Amino acid sequence: MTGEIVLGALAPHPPHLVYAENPEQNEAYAEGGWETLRWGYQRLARKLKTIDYDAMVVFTPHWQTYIGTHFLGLPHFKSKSVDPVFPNLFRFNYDLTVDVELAEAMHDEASNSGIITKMMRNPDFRVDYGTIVSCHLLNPSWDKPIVTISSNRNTHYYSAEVMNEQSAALGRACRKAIEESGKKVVLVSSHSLSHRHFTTEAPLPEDMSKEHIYNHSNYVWDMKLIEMMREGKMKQVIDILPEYTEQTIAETDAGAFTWMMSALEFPQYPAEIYGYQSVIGTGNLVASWDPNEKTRELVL
Ligand code: 2X7
Ligand code: FE2
Repeated sequence: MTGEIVLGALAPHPPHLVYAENPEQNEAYAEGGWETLRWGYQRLARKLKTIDYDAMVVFTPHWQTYIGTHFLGLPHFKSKSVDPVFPNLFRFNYDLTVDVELAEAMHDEASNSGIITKMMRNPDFRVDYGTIVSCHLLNPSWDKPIVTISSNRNTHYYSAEVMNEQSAALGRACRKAIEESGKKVVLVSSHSLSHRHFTTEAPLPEDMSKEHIYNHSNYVWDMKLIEMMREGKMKQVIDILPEYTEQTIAETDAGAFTWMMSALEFPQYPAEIYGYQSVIGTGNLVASWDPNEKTRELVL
């Protein structure tokens, strides 16, 4: 049977969102906050429960590799993840399983297409908080295996244009590997949109009277992108992504979004929009692309 991508999700990973949910795995305690995003995530998580899938593949900006693209390559990782910038909010005890077979298939296909790749086989490797936040909010029961793909820092070593090309090639390779695997897979692009953030924190981080977008220009850019997503213009979005990334210091610099859109063959159908909100000034959107016309919804 041919494998397939059953959903693509844009899943931002500010640790604030997990902090605000107070799951038992996190050590910090919050009085809520960022409900627009968290309620959107909860709705998308409910949709995911209705979809039959074997694994979640997450591309994250916070596992940064400078020589090639790396894939998690052991069946089990367990440790504590502490956000280096927000240790007051995020000290999360994780215990997760990896679909190593799928990771190897994507690794091999990418490698065969000329991309430099490596499997991560270090049992003491600490999984990044981007993976953990996005996966926790999409699937709080952690009952599906995941694969994490690292961000090879092409934007910073070369340019946003080079990153766009490289991550599109990686997306094509991953799609081919998924089809040949016979598995049903959810892709996760883990990042914010505009990404300037305040350098000081409110005394109470979840004080929503202090939360707003960093500047109006970033807001206008984010809204333009979302409008194009609603219109199903994903090829056009990816074409302007280098300019967008530069203008808003967007976290699309990591390549995740281009990877996912390329793997989905640049959808011409509308995105499902679940919520947009700022977190410490950054712009964050929860959205998904459902290739199945019968289950695709107009959410917001
Ligand atoms: O990693 C992040 C992020 N992308 C956005 C906001 C705040 C913290 O961490
Ligand atoms: Fe981030």
